[in-house]
Amino acid sequence: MEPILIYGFPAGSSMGLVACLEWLGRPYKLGRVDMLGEMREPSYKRITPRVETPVLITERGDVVTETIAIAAWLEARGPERRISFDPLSREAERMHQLMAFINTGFTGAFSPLWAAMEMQPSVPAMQSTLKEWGRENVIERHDRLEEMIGDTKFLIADHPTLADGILIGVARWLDIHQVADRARWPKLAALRERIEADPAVIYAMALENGEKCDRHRGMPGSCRAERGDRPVRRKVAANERARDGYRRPVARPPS
Ligand SMILES: N[C@@H](CCC(=O)N[C@@H](CS)C(=O)NCC(=O)O)C(=O)O
Repeated sequence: MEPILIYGFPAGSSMGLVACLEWLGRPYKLGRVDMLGEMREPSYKRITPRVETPVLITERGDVVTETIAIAAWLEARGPERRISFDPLSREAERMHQLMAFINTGFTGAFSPLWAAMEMQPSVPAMQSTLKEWGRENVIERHDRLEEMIGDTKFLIADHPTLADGILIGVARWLDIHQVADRARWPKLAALRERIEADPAVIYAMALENGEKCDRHRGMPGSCRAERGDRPVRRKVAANERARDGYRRPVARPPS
């Protein structure tokens, strides 16, 4: 059996791991789960009672959760070092440091913004506080990441690695929450542009948006929308659920 990555939509951080699998170049399968709907059902809870994405089902049928654990799993299966480095190298140290930074403080900074966006029923005073707190956190973590970016084309090297995949799944949340113009952090903006232009990322985003897209030819023109031609936006979906009387927990679990 090939390993299966279960990724979440809309706008799940797991999109970056789909790109990593593409870069890795080993056989894999994908499962796609609606985080605002079917992820809450008992069948998903049987896979992970923590009700989160991403989830990796290994060839042995074991369940691996947590982005960093899945990244470590991929790293161990890429002896060609396409998306990682010799474990004893400086590059490996730097990659692990950046992956941890992105998966903890950087990702967690968005939690108040998600909580405010998805709060049902709406509590304007609390939402406004959460938004203010979230915006400050996100800006501060972006400042720190900007300082950490070096002169390489991608985060660690001149080719994309696991760190770039983990970054790109989350970095777009800046735009979704309209925290600030990405140009405020020029190095990060340039890096995001390079990663987002990578065919594996275009492919992963097209899949996430429910579009049909040729593997390795993920250029916009080759993607065919399966369910509408607009990208699915988390807020739109959240609003639809709210309209239909769906109520999801206010707080997102911290990363
Ligand atoms: N620490 C976990 C956090 C995973 C996580 O929070 N995933 C989000 C999607 S990006 C999720 O499933 N949240 C549950 C929800 O939206 O209710 C990891 O890094 O894998």
